[in-house]
Amino acid sequence: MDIHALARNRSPKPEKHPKGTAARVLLSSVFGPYAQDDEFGSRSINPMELYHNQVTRAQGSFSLRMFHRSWGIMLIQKNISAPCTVLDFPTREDFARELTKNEYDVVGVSSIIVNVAKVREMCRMIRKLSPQSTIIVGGHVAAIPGVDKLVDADHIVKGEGVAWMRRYLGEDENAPIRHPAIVSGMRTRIMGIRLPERKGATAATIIPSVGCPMGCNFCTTSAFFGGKGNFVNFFETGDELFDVMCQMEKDLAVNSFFVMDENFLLHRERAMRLLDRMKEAHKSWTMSVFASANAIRKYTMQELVDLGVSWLWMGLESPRSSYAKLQGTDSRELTRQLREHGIRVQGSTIIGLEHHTPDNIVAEIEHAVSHDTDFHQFMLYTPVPGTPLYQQMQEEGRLLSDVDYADVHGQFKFNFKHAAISRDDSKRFLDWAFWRDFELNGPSLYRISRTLLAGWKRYKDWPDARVRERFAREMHRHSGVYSSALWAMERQFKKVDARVSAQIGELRQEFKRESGLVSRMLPAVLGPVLLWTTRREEKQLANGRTYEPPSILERRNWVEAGA
Ligand code: B12
Ligand code: SF4
Repeated sequence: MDIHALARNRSPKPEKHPKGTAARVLLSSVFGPYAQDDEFGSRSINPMELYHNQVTRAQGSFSLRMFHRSWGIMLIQKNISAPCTVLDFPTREDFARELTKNEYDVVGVSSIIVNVAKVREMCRMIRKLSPQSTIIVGGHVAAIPGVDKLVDADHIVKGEGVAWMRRYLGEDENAPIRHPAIVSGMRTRIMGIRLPERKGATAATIIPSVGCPMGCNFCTTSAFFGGKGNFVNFFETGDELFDVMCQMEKDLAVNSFFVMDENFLLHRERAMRLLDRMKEAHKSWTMSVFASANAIRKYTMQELVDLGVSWLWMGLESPRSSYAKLQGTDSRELTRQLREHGIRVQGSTIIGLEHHTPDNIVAEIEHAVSHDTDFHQFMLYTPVPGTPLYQQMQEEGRLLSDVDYADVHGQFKFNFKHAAISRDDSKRFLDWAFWRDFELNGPSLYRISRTLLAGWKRYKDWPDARVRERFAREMHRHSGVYSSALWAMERQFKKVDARVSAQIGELRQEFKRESGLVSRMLPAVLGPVLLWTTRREEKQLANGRTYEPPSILERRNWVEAGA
């Protein structure tokens, strides 16, 4: 019997669970391992990593490796009062064990589109191992047209999930949002070394909202939460945000924040109120944010620095694109200024826009690379279900019907017919863009060291103590390690590009002049160690080494459930 028949034979589940908040809930991300090719849609080129997947993937042992938790289900867990388990990055065995060990009334599976085959398998497992459970599927996978025919679920939830789950369990969906304590990254690794995980050393993730009102045609997050003109705010005001950040500062002992909001700076009133509160309370916080160029231009450099913005993810897309967010911006000049003020820039460029041809694409990539951002993401122009671009391509009959969803992630080949570039060439241009950025600009670790030093030199004697302290703190924490890494990079990068290697050497000397005694001495000891671990890592990567996130299980309200 196929799953369509299964779905038809089952009686429809009610819109509200009969047990209400007494229902036991399991929320799971899709199962791993991820960085391998398998029948469930895992792909070796699509690991569960942000930087190595789509930013630093050509940088070999210098690639930044780290994992991020599944924040959507953590947010839902924190905002329902039912007994709830979150299972993150399980193996199939972990998932099966949890389903049989506890009796769950509701099992929620969170997924993005590439992992739809895993959702199908997980639904099959739930029906078999926990037949009493209601199955809810949420996250971006819900945007696939006809997904209810692909997976055997009782409810498929499109858009924001906290309100939906609250409604389903009979709770007040408009109650204030409680923010979970989230450490932004884990198991960070670079140059063959895993960084120690000290409390407070890694930024806290803050989620002020989901969606983005700019509505760029390809943007899946904007489309999923309402499209152009819409988004869902969890924290409306700067005051609310300030309170959440104070809470996280206390719970996680952090003073830096990864702000998971597609366009944080667009909401100027909220950001400026947050700044007022930070100033009043003398908060010398650091913030990593996503923002479009038009939003960044609403602020002076000084305001950004005062806010503590130290890392900024900005869509550069293409110099000839017509996106409203880029109109009137000289993105190279903006990048240069940001970096001079100690703000690390992560650029994002699209390969395969409609106007791209084999004749102009190289120049466009060279233009992107000439921004010399600290990090650069390259992504294929990709019509993703749910977006205006997908609808347009469908209407024009240009979608390729034989592409597996597991390969629709923008890091492999086109999933549509491009007017001038073939599928195979799309991959070649994409791979070349990553390589060119690395070859010309060097490892991102070198570039972020350079931006930190620029900020330090500019702000070390600044009258506002909050700003001064922030740069001093970063310099104090990192200068010894960065100098040592530069020592090793200078040597290792010689074989890639002697010119960049010499630049790395110059920066190392500058660090030496600006650092304290310990940091000046450290490279003599730590440098050779890092060179050795870097070379060992190169060898292991060449032998096919991959990394997987750990499986994590967290329960909430569980004691009250009597388990
Ligand atoms: C962190 C992140 C990751 C992490 C992984 C986190 C994880 N544990 O899965 C990393 C960095 C590893 C990653 C990898 C990838 N990612 Co990613 N990622 C994100 C990012 C930046 C944040 C996600 C997040 O937490 N958002 C905030 C939370 C609150 O929102 P949310 O997850 O959408 O959850 C809400 C709803 O969707 C819903 N919901 C979610 N789950 C559930 C479950 C239930 C039961 C219910 C009822 C509701 C529900 O309720 C939540 C609260 O409102 C998003 C961009 C974004 N702004 O969302 C991209 C994003 C999710 N990633 C995306 C992609 C494409 C990828 C990659 C394929 C990378 C690539 N090549 O582009 C890989 C895939 C890796 C793999 N093998 O699976 C796309 C998904 C596109 C799509 N339509 O499917 C996004 C939207 C980015 C984008 N704009 O393209 N990613
Ligand atoms: S500005 Fe960025 S986040 Fe907003 S719609 Fe455009 S691509 Fe998406």
